[in-house]
Amino acid sequence: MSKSILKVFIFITIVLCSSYSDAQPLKKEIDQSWKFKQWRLTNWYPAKVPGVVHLDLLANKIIEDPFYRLNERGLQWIDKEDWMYETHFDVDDEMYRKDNIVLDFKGLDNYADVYLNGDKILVADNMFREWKVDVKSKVKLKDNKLEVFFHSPIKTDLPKYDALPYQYRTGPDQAENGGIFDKRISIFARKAGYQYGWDWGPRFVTTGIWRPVYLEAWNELRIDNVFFHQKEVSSKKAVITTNVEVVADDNMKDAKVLVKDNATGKIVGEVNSDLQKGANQLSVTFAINNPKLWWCNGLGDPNLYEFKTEVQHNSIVLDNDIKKIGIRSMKMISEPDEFGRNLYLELNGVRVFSKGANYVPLDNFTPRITKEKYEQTILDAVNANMNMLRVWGGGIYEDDYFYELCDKYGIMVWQDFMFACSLYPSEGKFLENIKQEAIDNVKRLRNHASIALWAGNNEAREFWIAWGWKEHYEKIGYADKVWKQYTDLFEGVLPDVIKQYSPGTYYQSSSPYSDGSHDDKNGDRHYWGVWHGHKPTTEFNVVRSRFFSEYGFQSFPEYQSIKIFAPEPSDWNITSEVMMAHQRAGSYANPLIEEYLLNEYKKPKDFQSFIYMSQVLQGDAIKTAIEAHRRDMPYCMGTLFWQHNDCWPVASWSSRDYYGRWKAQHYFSREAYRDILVSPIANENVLDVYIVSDRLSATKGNFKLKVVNLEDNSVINEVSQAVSIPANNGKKHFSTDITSLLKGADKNKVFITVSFTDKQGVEYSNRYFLVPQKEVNFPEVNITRTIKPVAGGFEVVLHSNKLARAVFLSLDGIDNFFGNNYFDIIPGNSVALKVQTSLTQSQFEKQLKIISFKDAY
Ligand code: BMA
Repeated sequence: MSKSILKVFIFITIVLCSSYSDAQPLKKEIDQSWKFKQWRLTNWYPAKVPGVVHLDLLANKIIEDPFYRLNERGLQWIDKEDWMYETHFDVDDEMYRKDNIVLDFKGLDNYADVYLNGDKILVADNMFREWKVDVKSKVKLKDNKLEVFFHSPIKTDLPKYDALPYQYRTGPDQAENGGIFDKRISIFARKAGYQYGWDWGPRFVTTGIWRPVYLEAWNELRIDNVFFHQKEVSSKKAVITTNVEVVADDNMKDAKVLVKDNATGKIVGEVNSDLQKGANQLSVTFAINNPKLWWCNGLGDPNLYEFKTEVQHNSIVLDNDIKKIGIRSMKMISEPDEFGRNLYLELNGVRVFSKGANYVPLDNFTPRITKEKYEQTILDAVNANMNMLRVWGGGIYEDDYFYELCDKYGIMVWQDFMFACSLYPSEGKFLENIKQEAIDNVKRLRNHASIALWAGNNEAREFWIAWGWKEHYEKIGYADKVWKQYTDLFEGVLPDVIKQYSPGTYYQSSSPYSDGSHDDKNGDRHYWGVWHGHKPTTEFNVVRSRFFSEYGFQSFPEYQSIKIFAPEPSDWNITSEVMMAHQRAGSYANPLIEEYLLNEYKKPKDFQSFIYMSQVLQGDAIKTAIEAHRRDMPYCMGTLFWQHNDCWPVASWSSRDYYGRWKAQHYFSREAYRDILVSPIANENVLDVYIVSDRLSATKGNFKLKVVNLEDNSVINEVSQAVSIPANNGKKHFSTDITSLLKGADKNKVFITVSFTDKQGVEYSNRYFLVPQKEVNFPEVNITRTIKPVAGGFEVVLHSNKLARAVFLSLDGIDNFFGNNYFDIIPGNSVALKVQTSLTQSQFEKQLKIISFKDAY
C-alpha cells in the first residue's frame, strides 16, 4: 500500500470509528449518592439503589435482621409508612448534547411519584413494569435532583378494600400478622404476592427502587426491542425472523438492519428500509443450516448463538443489540387421547419427561440476591438432574440473569404470570395496567430459549371450580362480575399478549388446568392429598396425573441452619414460639410433620434427631412420588415438586433451605431424577421392578436384584438378567411373588437392592423395604471413616458393617457443601464423597459429625 493510500485509509478508519462511537446511544446507571428517609421525619440516611427500604433500614442499623427469631413482628410498621428516596447526579457533555434523553426505571416497588428537578415526571403503580420517561427538556448538566416518593402500599390499598361491598378471595395473605385484622388487600397492588406472607413466607410488604435506574441518551434513532422469532426449526435448518423495533427522530432514507453471528462476525441477514418518524417495525429473515440446537439438561448441550443486530445509516452504526439465542423448537402438546387429554413438552421433536421443581423468590428482599446465589440455585437444579423449574405466580417475573442461567444450563422454565391463589379486580385501569405488565415481561423474556410455556395464574381457577369460591360469590350475588374479571384477564388479555408478542408459545389460563378439576386424566395437577390432605405418603403410589406440576412434603431446615435464626436452646423445640413463627402454614403444620413421622417412623429421641428425621421423612416421601410419576411414563410426562428453595429460614416444603443447604430431599431427588431409574414397587404379594429411561436410544445392560438379611448381611435371594431398555419410556422389567422371593425370611428383617448397569459400566441402584420404616428391624451399625485432603476440601470414605440408612454428615457454618449426604451404606460397598470446606484437616476431623438412622432413637 502506498503512503498516501495508507493515510486515506487511516483517516477513513478514524472517522468511521469516531462516528461509530459518537453515534451509539449512551447509558449511565443512576446508582450513586442515594439517600432515604421516612417521609414524615427529617433524618436522611444513605441508601442503596437498586434496593428496598427494609435493606436500607438494616444497613443503617435502624432495624435488626428481619429473619432473626421473632424480629418480623416488630417490623410491621415499615409498610404503613411513606418513604422518600433522593439523589443528585450530573450529566456529561456528550450525553447532555444528545437529542433524546430518557430515564429508564427497570422496577419501582410500588406506588411511586417521581420528580426530576422539582417536576413530577412519573406516577408508577406496578412493580412488574418498566417505566421510561422522556427527560430531555428537564435534565441539567449539573446537580439534577431525582426524588422518588413511595406511598405506603397498605395505606394506599386499605381504602379500596373498605369501599367494596364484597371482597376478593385471596390465598395465604397474612393480613393479621400485618396488624390490619383480616383485611386481605394484596390483590389491589400489582406487587409480589408473597411479600404479604405465604404459607412458607413471612410478611414483609416492602418498598423501593428494586431494579436499576438508567439515564439513556441518543441521536437519530434507537433500537427499542429485538425479537428472534423462530418460525421453523429442525436439525437441518432453522428459519428465524428478527423483528426489530426502531424508534426514529425523523424520516430516514435507506437505513440498514443487519443481523450478525457475533462469534464469527458473519452477516446472516440484512434488510434496507426507509424509516418513518416514530416507531418502525423491521424484519430480517434468515436461515441457518444444520443449526446446533439448544437442548435441555440431560438430553444434549444447551447450545447458544450470539446474534448482534445493528441499525446502520450511511455505513454508520446508530445502535446495536446483542442477544444469546438458543435455537430450538419447543412445543407443549395438549391433545385428546384415549385416556383424556395429555400434556407434555416436545423439544426439537422429542417427547420430554419434565423433571424438576417449583421455584419461589430467593429472598424477601430480592435486590440482595447475588449473581452467585442465582447461579448456585440453577446449578443445584442441574446437579439434581432436573430439566425444568416452574417460576410460580406468587413471586416475581425473575431477573434477566435467572433466565440467562436457565438458557446456559438447559433448565426449561414453566413461567406463570404473577397471580396466585386469588381473584383480582381486573377491569378498567387495573386491567390495562396488567396488560402493560404482561407486554413488558413477555417482550423481556420471549427470546430466552428456556421459556417453555406461560400459565395465567396459580390455582385461582381450581379454587373457583373446586374449593367453593364460585358458590360463595353466587350466594352474595357477585359471581358474574368476579368471573368476568377472571376470564377477561386470564382468557382474554394474557393469551392475547402471548399471541401478539410471543406467537407460538403455549399458554394455559391457570395451573393446574384440566377439563375437570383435580383431574387425573387431563392436563396438569397440583396433588396435595399427601400433606394438606393428611393422606399417607404411600398414596403417592396411587394417584395419577398427566403432569404433576405440584406436590410436596414439609421438613425443617437442618439443625446447623436452625441455629442461625434460632440460636437459643429454648427455641429448640418444634412448638417453641420461634420455631412456630418460622413455620407459616398454620399452627397445625409442625405437629403435622410429627404426626407423619410417628405414623411412619420411630419416635426420634431429641430435637436434633427430630430435625434430621423430618428431612429423611420428606426425602422418602418425595422419592416415592417422583418414582411413581416416572413409572407411569408416558401416561404421566412431568413431575415438579413443591419447592426448590425458600425465601427465608423456615420449615417448609423446600428441598434446599434459605442458606442453600441441600435437604435430604434434594439428594434423594438427584437419584430419582437420573436419566435411568430402577424402581421397585410392591403390591400385595407381588414385587414389580420398573426401569424408566429418558435416554433417546435404547440401552442394554444388566439388571440385578438381591434380598439381603439385615442382621448378618447374607444374600437370601439373587436375580441377574440381561435387559434391554427402550428409549424414552418406562416399563416393568421384572415381577415376582414376594413369598417365594423371601424364601421364608421375615419381611422386616431384609432389604432389597436393585440395580441396572449399562454397557459403559454406569450403575443405577435403588433400595427397597417390604414394610414401613417403623417396622424395619434396623441393626446397630459401626461406620468407619477415612479422610484425605483434596482440592477445595476433603474426601471422606465411609464403610459400614451393616446397612446404615440415611447416613448424615454435618458441620457448623454455611460455607461447606457435601457432595453426597443422607445416603445408605450397604455393607461391603464403601461410599466416597467430597466435602467442600475451608476448614483445616484437624478442625474438619474434630467438627465432622456422622450419624445414621439408628442414632436418632
Ligand atoms: C401450592 C402453591 C402455593 C403453596 C403450596 C403449599 O399449591 O401453589 O400457593 O405455597 O401449595 O401449600
